[in-house]
Amino acid sequence: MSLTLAEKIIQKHIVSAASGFVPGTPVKRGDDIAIRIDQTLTQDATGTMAYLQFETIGVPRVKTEVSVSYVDHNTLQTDFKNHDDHRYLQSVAAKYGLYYSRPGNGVCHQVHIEHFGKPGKTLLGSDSHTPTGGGIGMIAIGAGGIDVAVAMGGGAFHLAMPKIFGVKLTGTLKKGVGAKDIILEVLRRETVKGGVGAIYEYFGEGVESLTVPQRATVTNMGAELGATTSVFPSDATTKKFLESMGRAADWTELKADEGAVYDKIIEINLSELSALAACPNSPDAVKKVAELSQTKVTQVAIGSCTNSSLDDLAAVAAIVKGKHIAPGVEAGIAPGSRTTLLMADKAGILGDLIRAGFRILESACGPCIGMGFAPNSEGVSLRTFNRNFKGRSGTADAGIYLVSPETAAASAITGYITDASTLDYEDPSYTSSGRVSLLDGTSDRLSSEEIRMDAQDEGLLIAPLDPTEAAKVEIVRGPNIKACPPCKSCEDNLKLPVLLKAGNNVSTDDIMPAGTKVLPFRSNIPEISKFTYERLDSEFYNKAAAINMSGCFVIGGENFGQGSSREHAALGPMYLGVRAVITKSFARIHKANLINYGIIPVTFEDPADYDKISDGDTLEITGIFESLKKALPFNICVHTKNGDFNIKGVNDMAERSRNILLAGGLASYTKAGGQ
Ligand code: MIC
Ligand code: SF4
Repeated sequence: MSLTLAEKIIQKHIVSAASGFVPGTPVKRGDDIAIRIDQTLTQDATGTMAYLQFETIGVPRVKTEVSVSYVDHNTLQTDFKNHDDHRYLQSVAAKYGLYYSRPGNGVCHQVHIEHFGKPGKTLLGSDSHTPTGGGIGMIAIGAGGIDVAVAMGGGAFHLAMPKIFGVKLTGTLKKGVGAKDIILEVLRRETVKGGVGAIYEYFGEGVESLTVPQRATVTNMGAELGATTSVFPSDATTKKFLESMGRAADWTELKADEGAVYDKIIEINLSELSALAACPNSPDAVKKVAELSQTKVTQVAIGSCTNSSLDDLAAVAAIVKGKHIAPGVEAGIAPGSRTTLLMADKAGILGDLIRAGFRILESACGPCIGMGFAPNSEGVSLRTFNRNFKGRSGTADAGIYLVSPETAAASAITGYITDASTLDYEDPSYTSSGRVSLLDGTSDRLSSEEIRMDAQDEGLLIAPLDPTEAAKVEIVRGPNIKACPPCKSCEDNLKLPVLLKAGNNVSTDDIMPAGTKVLPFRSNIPEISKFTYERLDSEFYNKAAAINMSGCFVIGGENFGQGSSREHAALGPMYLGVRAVITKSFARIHKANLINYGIIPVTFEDPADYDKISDGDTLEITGIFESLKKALPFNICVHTKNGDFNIKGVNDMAERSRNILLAGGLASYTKAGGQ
């Protein structure tokens, strides 16, 4: 039977499927499956908690083929906390057999695809943009830190078998249109919740014209669809990319079988695409750049794991070369990795950018996560990033537009939102068959061989120690690193107040913000919990504290918890006593994180019930043990000041998830021998 590429990779890694599994035949969609994980990645903002959990598992060395601990988020070191975290992470990596990517080395996803990504492998990362690895033909999935800790300990990763959506690409991108415009087009059609429970698999002759970094831009931002992951085939282009990185042996050809059946197919003709922008404040609020041309720009930021490759920088340099950024604009550029920065320097691109007036920012997440370079009040910031949730930039009233490097560069020059195709410029990397990578020889100054020398530089990657040396390593812990607090045990009946009622598409940035003030507390749950739900109700912490964190419920609309994989968005609520979150629907990773930390995710059987509940009402959920044991709906009695009524809550969790809740969270479940 013909299989899609995603199915083929999943089948190679499948350990179990709830309703059984016959190799070579499609797995039932929605079935709880467990897959073996070959590689893991963590970044510093989620990594500290992941490794604190990993330490409690008691495994002497990671059991994966490759595990990497990156430092890229918390690099703005205004006091001891972040550097203490780095030292903790480095010592953990040394002790347990991981690679350690030092700060300055670049954004985890960019570095991973350059140095570790392998077609056909599975990658689990404690960051929602882990699907970037799909650009090189991996099944790469974002998850909470504790799930990654379990995978490092050799445990399988559990998920509901996703639907597979095919995206058929034809044609070739026009000059001035970037890979970002492909994913913005998918977001325009599919919305930020269109991909929940699905994998997007790209195929068709249009794929051939896209470089690996361009493919990675598309799979990276598939996270904004809510998708489990996205994947491209591994072909001759992938082979060339791996050769450039000195990793030819890592290549294998991978594609879907002839006649593979997708759950649905979307078609995009690349030749017909024009420059697009996601308008404030959602990645799916997509418009044509041409429609926004009257909008004055005050800031341009290029970088992030979405668009910070050498080829992205080359696309920018082609547009700004010999020009200056407009006087009213501040522009910054954060190359995705140290390797990218070195290559851009060698190819002369860096000089073009500096001369044009770009501020060169650190190779790290930086402004994408609100760590510096915040825009002015009521500013208009064009960013090549992947998220524009309100306040994430650090300036709540700024309008953030997500665009391609081409659009960002053109707008930096004119001072208005500008479609690059309206400008007259030479782009040596652009040919009639698409963009040619600098690694494949389009630099007018250097041979690709010379550029590749830097591509293969592994300078700041510290390789795992051998087991004897590793055993001698002492873990270094600063005073801000506090053990993860235990989850509350499961109770049969809960009668508690609703302390928050939120709307649709609440992001994890709303639930647990990032930025300079909050991120340094990622390894200190009691402290970080003070910011829980801050963007939705600045009084939430005080309200929870006023009842001694004795317990409460939260109500939400659709796609609750979209965005980041940060488990702090579950840990904060758990610490403040949230026992169940009742919504119209959840984002995948947030739902899994809630379960892992013992908070029951419930969805309204009748979405109209959402309107009948108010902040301050009391809810009574009864017979929880039986609901969890037998997969029965939740019985909820709503006590309002106008009287009481009963509603039903959907219980669509897999058996393992229900058992995790009964055990009082994943840590207790694992300690009790649960798999
Ligand atoms: C993000 O882009 O929101 C982050 C910061 O990378 C998060 C991880 C985190 O919150 O640490 C993500 O995408 O998962
Ligand atoms: Fe870092 Fe931004 Fe990518 Fe998250 S989305 S990993 S903050 S660059």
